[in-house]
Amino acid sequence: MSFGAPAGASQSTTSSSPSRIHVLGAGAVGLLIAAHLRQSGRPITLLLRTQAAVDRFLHGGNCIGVVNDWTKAHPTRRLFLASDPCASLAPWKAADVQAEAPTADSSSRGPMISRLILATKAQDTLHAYWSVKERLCSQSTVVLLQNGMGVYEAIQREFYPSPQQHQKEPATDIPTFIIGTNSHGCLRCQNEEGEKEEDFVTHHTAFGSCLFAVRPSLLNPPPALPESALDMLTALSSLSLDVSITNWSDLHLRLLLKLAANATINPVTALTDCRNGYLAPPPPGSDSQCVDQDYYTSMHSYLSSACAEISAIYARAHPHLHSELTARAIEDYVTHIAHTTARNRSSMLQDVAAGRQTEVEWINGYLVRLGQQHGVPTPVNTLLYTLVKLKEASSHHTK
Ligand code: KPL
Repeated sequence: MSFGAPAGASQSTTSSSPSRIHVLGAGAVGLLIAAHLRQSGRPITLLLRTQAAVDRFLHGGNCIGVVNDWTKAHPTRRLFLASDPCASLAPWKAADVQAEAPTADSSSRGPMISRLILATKAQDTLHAYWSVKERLCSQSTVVLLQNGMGVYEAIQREFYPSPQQHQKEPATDIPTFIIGTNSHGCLRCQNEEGEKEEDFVTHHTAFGSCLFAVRPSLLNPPPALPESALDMLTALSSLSLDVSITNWSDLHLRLLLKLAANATINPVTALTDCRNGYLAPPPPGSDSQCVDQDYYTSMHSYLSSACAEISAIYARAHPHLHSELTARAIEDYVTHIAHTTARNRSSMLQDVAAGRQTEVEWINGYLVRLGQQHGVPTPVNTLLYTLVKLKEASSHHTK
């Protein structure tokens, strides 16, 4: 299939110049990936929300940057990609986006996109996808990089409903999807207390890793992987962000564990305004600072009931993974993440503090829906979901 005459989306990996990658979502993670892609020599196009953002980018000298704050051994280093002729822009106007299915005018849809990284927040991803859907085809590859789960399924339901659902021909323009998970800490503001944001600059605060896998196609028979997917995997592997490529079943297990960490750590930190280390108290009797016994007992009881509930949901939804997703295994994983990210302010805490909508719908909300589907009661996740929703509403109320 041909891409038409794309101005910004070259297709060939055999030519000497690497193919352009579009990045939609210029938040902390999107900018981190975009800057590292540029550093590895890739031309990128940032898709921004508004013309005002495009103007700010142009006035700032077409410049994106990463400030490396993740190691004391390397004092803050700036990796700036100033005046980069390849970091061109295509505006993404959120104001034009409707919740309904796309009705884009094909004459004004813009050049086709062969490689896209969608790094928006989970709650913004359907709108964002809608804004580019008409520029994607079966030869395109889309990388989804969100917290939580269910975004891929929501895109399929919304934009590529199965023929049985709508009694029509199966869609033939479905791109290949690569799903990713990221554990690098990054922030858009100068420090963790939320000082002024610099435009198009991200602060890399904790060095983690990234894992990606191709999501098996739901089409029958599954199509061969397009060249854009293989090239995207090559581009991702070359980033200096400790990237691994794995198979879908391995990634799926890691996503379920990460979901458990997000479902337990994020709501509690957002509700208590504490860093992640709050969920990993030192064991009683340890020689580190004195720990209040009530806090220790409450945290232990919270973690064990939340992890037992998540394990019960997984046992019904994914029985083949049960031996790896026992309550004990989940609790050990969550505690490990709380320890290793002890100094982090979770993404949900940052969202709540900034008065933004959180990803709770795709984290605890997802678990509640999964529990309902499989007849598993979810009192803990339902309560966490409700409290975070109330917290979101209260921060809107007080603004
Ligand atoms: O992914 C995270 C988040 O904040 O969203 C954790 C793992 C909790 C690290 O902060």
